[in-house]
Amino acid sequence: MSTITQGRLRAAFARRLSEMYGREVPAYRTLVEVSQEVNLDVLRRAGAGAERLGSIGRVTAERHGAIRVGTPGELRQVARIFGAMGMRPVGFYDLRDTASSAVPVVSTAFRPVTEDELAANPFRVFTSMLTPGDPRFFDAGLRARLEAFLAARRLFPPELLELAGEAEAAGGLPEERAERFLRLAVEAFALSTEPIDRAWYEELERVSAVAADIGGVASTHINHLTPRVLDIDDLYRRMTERGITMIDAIQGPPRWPGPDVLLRQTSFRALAEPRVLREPDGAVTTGSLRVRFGEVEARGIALTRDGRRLHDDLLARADHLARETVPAGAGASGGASGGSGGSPVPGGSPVGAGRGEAARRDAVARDLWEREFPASERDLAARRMGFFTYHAVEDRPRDGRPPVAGLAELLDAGWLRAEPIVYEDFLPRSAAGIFQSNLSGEGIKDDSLTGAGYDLGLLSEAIGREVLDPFALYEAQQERSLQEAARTLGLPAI
Ligand code: OOG
Ligand code: NI
Repeated sequence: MSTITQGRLRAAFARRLSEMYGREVPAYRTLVEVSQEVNLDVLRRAGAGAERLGSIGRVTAERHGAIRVGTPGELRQVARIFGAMGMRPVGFYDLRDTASSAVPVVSTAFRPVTEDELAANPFRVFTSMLTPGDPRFFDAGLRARLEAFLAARRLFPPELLELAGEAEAAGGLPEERAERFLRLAVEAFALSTEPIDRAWYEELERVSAVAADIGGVASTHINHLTPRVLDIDDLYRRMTERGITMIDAIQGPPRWPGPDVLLRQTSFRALAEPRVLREPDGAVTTGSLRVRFGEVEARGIALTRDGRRLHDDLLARADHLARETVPAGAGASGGASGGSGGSPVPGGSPVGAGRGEAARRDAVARDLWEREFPASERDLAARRMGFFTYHAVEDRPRDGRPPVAGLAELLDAGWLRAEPIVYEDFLPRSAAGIFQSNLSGEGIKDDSLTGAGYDLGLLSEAIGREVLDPFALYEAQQERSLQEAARTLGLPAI
């Protein structure tokens, strides 16, 4: 019997999860449909250039998911399930300190890390873990009850974990066991119909809607599933035309004539879904919760630490300038004033506020970018701000001159060709904005207290696996290509 490799398990899991989520959240199907229309249009318009950042096959199947768990133990189990599908923890995100929408979680993303595996299927899952020990959010009494609740639940059946362990050790599973693994894995992320204890859920919700979504129920579920689109501005327009209310802005770098970098994301607001509730008097009723929603993203070139610094700096300056240029009367559109009324907080831009402000901020950002950000792939490469793989050009000049030294010269003289490396990770600032579009209230956080420190090292300990540094992964890939190109060109190094 043939073995189903980890890569095939991953692709099948992503496909089945997508089918399940489409049944659970019909608006997701619309989003996928519109994304595919947009992608085909871009392909028609731009031809092969459309595939510069990934083949159309890859992009069409490409999704990221988001899940949330409660304890290090649960996170270790998740790591094992994703490990079975060749996904490793990459990157550390701390969403507890974001000014506009602090959430009591720390996060990483599980994803494939080698070029081949990414090309085969890049499925990634943004995974957050609750931090009940953070006194800014939870007092000692609530923490104790929350931890007891989490300790008593079981998210994943032992059989699933066993199969996962086997797949990870053996590099895959025989067909029948693969089928069983996939079925159990998808089921584990379905929305449960078990009644939710309303009083307990609401108590947590007062602290944070995300805390309630994680610790207020006895199971976990996929929070959203995000397709990739090649023209996110076009998608935003088309969704709005179909009557779907999107958040106010597209998050991330602005649309501009230069190269696409990192990640741009947008979403529609959390939808009210029927959920079974148990009332304090024991009666079982049907209520509704707004937790899950739809998100879409466009991916660009991965930035080096220098590039990222410039990007973050420009975005911060754009925020600042946009605030300074608010026209009279348009400023106080009360972003984070949700209260506990059940209507979602506008989550468009992390600074809150409405579409007018988002547009103004975008214009300011675009202007800054046009003045200061590398305007072409060549400049990104030459200024060492973007990650590329470099290749010796086949029909390079062979007129007997020794190759000129230096990356920029080799590119300009036609000796080297640069292929962009796609950004495979997330952005903390956009993630905070995405969490915010989930929140039905502001939550509470006591900033007079100090939070429990968390970093990549501590998260690695909690997971029991090394959390990889995304910059190091891109860097290593770039470096390998440079060494190979240098060898081909007969240079000691580039
Ligand atoms: C995760 C939010 C982050 C993204 O795309 O940045 C995220 C969540 O809501 O659980 O998915
Ligand atoms: Ni997301």
